[in-house]
Amino acid sequence: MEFETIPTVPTADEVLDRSLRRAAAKKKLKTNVDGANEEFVRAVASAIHDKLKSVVSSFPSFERLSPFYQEATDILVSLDRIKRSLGAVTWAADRVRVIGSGYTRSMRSAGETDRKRRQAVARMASVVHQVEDDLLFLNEARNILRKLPHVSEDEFTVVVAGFPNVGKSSFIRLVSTAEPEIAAYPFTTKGIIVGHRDTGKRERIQFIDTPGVLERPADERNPIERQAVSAIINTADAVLFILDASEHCGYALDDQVRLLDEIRLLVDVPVVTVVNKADIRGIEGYPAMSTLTGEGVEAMLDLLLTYRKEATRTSLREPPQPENQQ
Ligand SMILES: Nc1nc2c(ncn2[C@@H]2O[C@H](COP(=O)(O)OP(=O)(O)OP(=O)(O)O)[C@@H](O)[C@H]2O)c(=O)[nH]1
Ligand SMILES: [Mg+2]
Repeated sequence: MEFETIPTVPTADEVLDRSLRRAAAKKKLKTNVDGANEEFVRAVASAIHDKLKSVVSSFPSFERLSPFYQEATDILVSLDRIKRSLGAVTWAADRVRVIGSGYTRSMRSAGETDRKRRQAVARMASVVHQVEDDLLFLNEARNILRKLPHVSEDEFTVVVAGFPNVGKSSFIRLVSTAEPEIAAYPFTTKGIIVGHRDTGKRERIQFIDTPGVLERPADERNPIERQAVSAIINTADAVLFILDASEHCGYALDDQVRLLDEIRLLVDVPVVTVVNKADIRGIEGYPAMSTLTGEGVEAMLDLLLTYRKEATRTSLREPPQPENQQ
């Protein structure tokens, strides 16, 4: 995944310390004082410039990322803010280079190289400090984004969705390689979790566990819920919507069904509905399962697999046709 390879973003002081140390080593190579000062300024400027530029280029080009990663970045850290900070750091890199070459030129022609060396370093340090907050922000963003899981765009993908506490993670844990936390309170899952299940020699299903979503206006949803909606819209070939008719999850069945209706309108892939916790209560007319007893789970997997064939057929058709809704 693109974010995993971003190295730690240095602080402003780290950029300066490293660059000054590197330049001091180069200065020692010159015996003449003026030549040494000029070399020092040139080396500091180029070390700072290169370090700042390497920070910028270690971030992926966001326009080229899949819609899911673009939206996840926006929800978790704000795409605008990242772009602004990357722009500020690029500005600082260029500015330092201009200051460096201005001073080295004037040192060659007009002497006073000790004073000019000190002045040049102070001006470059001030530019780097101007982007101090941007560097700190980029490091925070890097730490958040690198935790995003790898979501493959080429695999048949089932996104498991529903209200909090209905048993989404219990299902994912039972049927896939993922081991999400399970607990008897809502919003246990706070981000997207990916697991796989082999279904043949070279075939597997990519399962995505999502945080619970409440039935409320989209602009009132918190970032945790918005990540779930984004995964549903951007990654699903099929959605498995889990209802909890026992209402042990703490939410009314009517509200859960309203969310189901909203999700059906949001996506044009099949939405398969299942009533979990059937060991406590099922509802007439809906497939039932219990992740506790295992009842109905295999049948649900078989049903989901029938949509893989449909997803493959659809992706071969041009232009894409609307899917049947389940
Ligand atoms: N009786 C019964 N309890 C279940 C079943 N499936 C899950 N639970 C319980 O329901 C609670 C919530 O399960 P989770 O799998 O964490 O639910 P979730 O939908 O992932 O919850 P969030 O991540 O908070 O949205 C846990 O206490 C589970 O043990 C089931 O089939 N029967
Ligand atoms: Mg969960």
